[in-house]
Formats: sequence, structure tokens, C-alpha cells
Amino acid sequence: MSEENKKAYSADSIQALEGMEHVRMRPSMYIGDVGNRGLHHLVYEVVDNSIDEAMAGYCDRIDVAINEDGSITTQDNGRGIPVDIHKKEGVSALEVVMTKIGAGGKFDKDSYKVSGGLHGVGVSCVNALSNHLRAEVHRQGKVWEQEYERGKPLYPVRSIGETDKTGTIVTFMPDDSIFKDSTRYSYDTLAGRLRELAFLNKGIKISLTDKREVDKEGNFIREEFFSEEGLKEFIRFLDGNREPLITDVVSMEGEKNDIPVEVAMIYNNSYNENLHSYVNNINTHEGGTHLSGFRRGLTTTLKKYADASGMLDKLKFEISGDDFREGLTAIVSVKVAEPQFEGQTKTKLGNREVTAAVSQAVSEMLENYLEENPNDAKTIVQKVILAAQARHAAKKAREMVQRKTVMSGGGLPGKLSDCSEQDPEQCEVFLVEGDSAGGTAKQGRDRKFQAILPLRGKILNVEKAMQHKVFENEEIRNIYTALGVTIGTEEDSKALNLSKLRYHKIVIMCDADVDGSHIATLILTFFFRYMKELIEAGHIYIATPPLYLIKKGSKKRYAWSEKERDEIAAEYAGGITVQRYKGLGEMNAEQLWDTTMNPEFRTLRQVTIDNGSEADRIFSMLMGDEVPPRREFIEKNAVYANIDA
Ligand code: 0RA
Repeated sequence: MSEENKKAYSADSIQALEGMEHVRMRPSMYIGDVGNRGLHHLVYEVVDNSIDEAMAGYCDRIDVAINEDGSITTQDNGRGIPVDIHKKEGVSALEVVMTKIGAGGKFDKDSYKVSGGLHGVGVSCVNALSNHLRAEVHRQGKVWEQEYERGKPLYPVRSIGETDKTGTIVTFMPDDSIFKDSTRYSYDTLAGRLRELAFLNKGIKISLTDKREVDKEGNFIREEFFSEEGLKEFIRFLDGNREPLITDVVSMEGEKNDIPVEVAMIYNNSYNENLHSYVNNINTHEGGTHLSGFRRGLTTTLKKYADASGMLDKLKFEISGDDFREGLTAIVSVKVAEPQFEGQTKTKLGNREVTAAVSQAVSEMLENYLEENPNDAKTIVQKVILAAQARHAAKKAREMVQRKTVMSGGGLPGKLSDCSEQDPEQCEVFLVEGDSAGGTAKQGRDRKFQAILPLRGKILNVEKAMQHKVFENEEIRNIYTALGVTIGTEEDSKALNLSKLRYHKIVIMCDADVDGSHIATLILTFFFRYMKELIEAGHIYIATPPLYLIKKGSKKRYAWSEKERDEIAAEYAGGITVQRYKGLGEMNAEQLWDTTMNPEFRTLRQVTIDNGSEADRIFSMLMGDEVPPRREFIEKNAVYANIDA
């Protein structure tokens, strides 16, 4: 190395180091957070690179494993990360990719165009946030390796053997000093995302193996995800628990104004609208220009068809945008070279040019479909008319909700025991099952900042109810008015206005038994379908009352699981009484405060949506018509269902 080169190399490597240090100092800037989400993001970051390789046409298999020690290995059969000496940096390109922030696939734009800037912060971030990482590359007939500790190379890239394959293998152990809560990977979370990726990128075989445990036959838990038809199959999977209204999924795939667009949709006999949108494989749950394009294309095309059909002639009121989307399940996936993300969680696409591209694509697809399938076309228009009539009825019910909400003080539901604090950020409301538990909670609470809203028995299953029934339901109306949330715009009758939200913590408090968890699920279904923004903004929590009270003389302890109960029993060593709490009602006010409501000691579980399409599928299954899949789910997740055993 010439003197000059050496200088340049060391200067740059210092810069690289600084970049890596910065990732470790401010991990959330790069991966969102250092909780469960960020932890799983590390895997997605590496897999994204392999997906890019596949999209460029060089890779068709990706294998992910959770190893025995909890580390992750991903392996692909792509070209392998280049290992030749990088001209500018003076070290192996592999080292550059692994240690330079923002290098990723971008460093060689011409030979790696497809992925250039599509997404991600690069594998170097994963490296920076791992205690240990090993990269193995099969390329040019040789096997190459390099290892790192907290992002620092332990030795230069070296060749360790020969191979007739190509590809990249990355093994990493997340740094527990960064991910302080936990470094334990969830099989289900990874499986959900990998399945989604397989649907979004058809033709790639993706597998997940969990080597931490074996099943009854002594095999590792393992799944393969592969989709031949992409979004079309994704829709069938999502809507598997619903009754289709039309023959089959309507879908299209193409490029409009240089923007790759994929759309698939179906109508079912439910009253829910179910739109999922993606940009560069990332779920854009705040929507954006691609979703607007979809809505526009759908509305104009169906409206044109319906008008021409004469079926609307007798209708006495206007059809609105969301009438076209009742019972619709759809996925829109676009690839955008330089996406601009906006919104609270940066998951709203802002690129203006995308709207027209998607709208045109959808119009063309639908025009053809309606033309070729007149029976389905008629079914859809009839469904739209029914939706419009129901909306008309719902409007009145909704206006009543709204009128009540805008009235101050007197407008609050009589059953609500409000708190005295006025600042919503400090305020909590407990939604409590039943009047008696409600009474205990009312006595036990700190009335300064805790409000109680008792709910009567089983609340309406919104999964099966038409919108106007939902808005007419008294318990649900009470929730709207108590929370101070208003609803409805021209475009979208369910759109929420959260500016007057009265409590920043909304806590669902139910018995810790099967009935209680059923009621909690009903309430959650309502929030998921009608107030998703509240979940997304992190306002919804679930209280966790204890299952046991263990007493010895004047000493008492609570336990939240059988294991905990047994541990405490062992500690007390005999002479104990154990009380099993069957419901909140068995606790007195003080006990309820101590264990479940006092912010100093309670555990609140925040409700999050890790995977929107998966959550949708699970709610449609748990609360829908079909019994067998529900039974299967409950059997698989028996730990939760068993609490009452
Ligand atoms: C930079 C350039 C090239 C490929 C890759 C990176 C690459 C990165 C990863 C990460 C996981 N698997 C990967 N596979 C490839 C282009 C290679 C070429 O031009 O031959």
C-alpha cells in the first residue's frame, strides 16, 4: 500500500468507525427502537439484502435459523457479497459492506441497480449492534470469512476453502447491552414476516428453522414459505376465514410510469374494509399516495360501471367512497426508487407520482374484470348499494355519537367515573368488565388520574356486525364519548379524530379466565377495526390481574402464573393458604389497586400491531363464522386458553 493510500484508508476507516459508533450510540435512529421490534428488525435487515439479490434475479432461496444459542443465521444463494479490494477504501468490499454505514448495496450502484436505495440501513447496522457477527461468502470458487465484535473486524477477510456455490451466510448474536429488555427471538414474529415476504416476492423459497427446541418427533420446528402466485395467494390466505362474494381474487401486475405496481383484491360477505399496502416490501400502515391511487381507481371504475348498468337509478342518495370498500380485502404493493415516508410512524408514502400510476393500474384491471365477469360485477354493485343503504342508516346513529361527544361534561356517559386531572397525557381510563368489578375498581383507583368505565357483559362482536349496528350499540357509544374521540369524514366514515382524546392510557381490565379473555378479545377487535389509530399510537393496554394469592400468617404475596405460585410456596415452606382468583370481583379494592392498578407495581401490556395483515387474519378467524380454524388456533395457543384449567 502506498503511503498516500494508507493515509486515505486510515482516515476513512476512522470515519467508518465513527459511523458504527454512532449506530451504537443512537440505535433507535437506525432501527426504530431497541425493544422487541428493533431486535427483530436486525433479521429483516439482513434478509432484505438477500431479497434484493433475488429481485435482481440472482437468488431463489433464503434460509433463516434461530440457533441453539439464540443467535441468528441467514443464508442465501445469491452472488455473494463481493470480496475484492474496494478501490476507494483499500480493503475487501465485504469489510466495507459490513462496517460502513450506508454502504449496503448502494456502494456499487451500476452493478446493483435494483436494490439501490430501495430500503434499509444495511447489514453494517446489524453488525454494529451485534456482540459477534460472522460473514461467510461463497464466491469465485472460494469460501471467504470475516468476524466482528460489536462491528469491529477481528481479522482481515480471509479465504478458508473452496466451493462450487455462491451465496452469503451471516450469523449474528444481538448485543444484550443494546437490547436490554430481551434478545430472545420470537419464532412466530419471524415466521409472520417471512411468510409476508414470500407472498410479496413470489418465487423465492424462504425457510425458518428454530433450533432452540424440538417437537415430539425430535425435529426442529421448521416452516417453508413459498408463493407461486404472490399477492393472489396472499389474499386467499388473509381471507381464508371469510366467505368470498366473487369467483376468485382479482389481480394485476405491471409497470406504470416506471413504477412496478401489484394489486390483488376480493370481496367477501363481511362489513369490514381491509386494505394492506406496501412500498418496497415495507408495510405502509398509514397508507399514502399508493393507497389513494387504489381508492381512486376503484371508486371511479366501479362508479362508472354501476352508473352505466342502471342499477343505481332508483337509489335516492349518493354512493360514497367507502361504500365501494365494504367487504373488500385488498393488497397494493409498489416499488419506488426514492420513497419519501411521512406521517407519525414514517409509514405513509408521500411520492405524488405514485397516485396516478396505481389508479391507472387498478382502473385497467377492474375494467377488464367487470367486462369479463358480468355476474361478479352485478354482485359487487349490489353489495355497494346495500352498503350505501346501511351507511345511510348508520349516519344517523353516528351523528348521535357525535352530538353527545361535542356536548361538554353532560355528554359523558353516566357510567363513567371520571378522574379529576384534566391533562390527557396524565389520564388513564380502565374499561372494566361488569358492574361489580367496576365498583371495586372505582373504590380502588386513584381518582386524580384514573377513570373507570364499566362495560356490561359481552360487548358487540363488531367482526360480524354492520356499521350502523356498531354505532347504535350503547356500550360502544359510551366508549366513543368517554374517550372523546369523534368520527367520520366524507371520504371515510370511520376516520378518527384523536385531537380531543381524553386519556392517553386506555386499559382493558378483564378477568384472568376464558370468559375474561374472550371479552378482552371482543374489545380489542373493536379497537382494531374501529380505532386502529389508538393502537398504533400506543394508547391501548391490557391489565394483568394476578391469578393467585399466597398467604402465610400475616405475610401475603401474589402470583401471576403457576410457576410463580409454586416458587413462592417453596419459599414460604409450608403452612400456606392459596387463593385462586377466579375474577376481578374476588379481589377487594385494595388488592386490585396493589396488584393491577397501582403504576408502581402493576404490569400493563401495551397492545401493538407487529404485523397488520397477520393481525387482520387472526381477528377474522377468532371473531368470524368459521369454527374449525378458531379451534385449531386455540389448541395451538393453549397456554393462553388454559389459564382457567
Ligand atoms: C453488494 C454488492 C453485490 C451484492 C451484495 C452487496 C450482496 C449483499 C448481501 C447481503 C446478504 N446477501 C447478499 N447478497 C449480495 C453485487 C455483487 C456482484 O455484483 O456480483
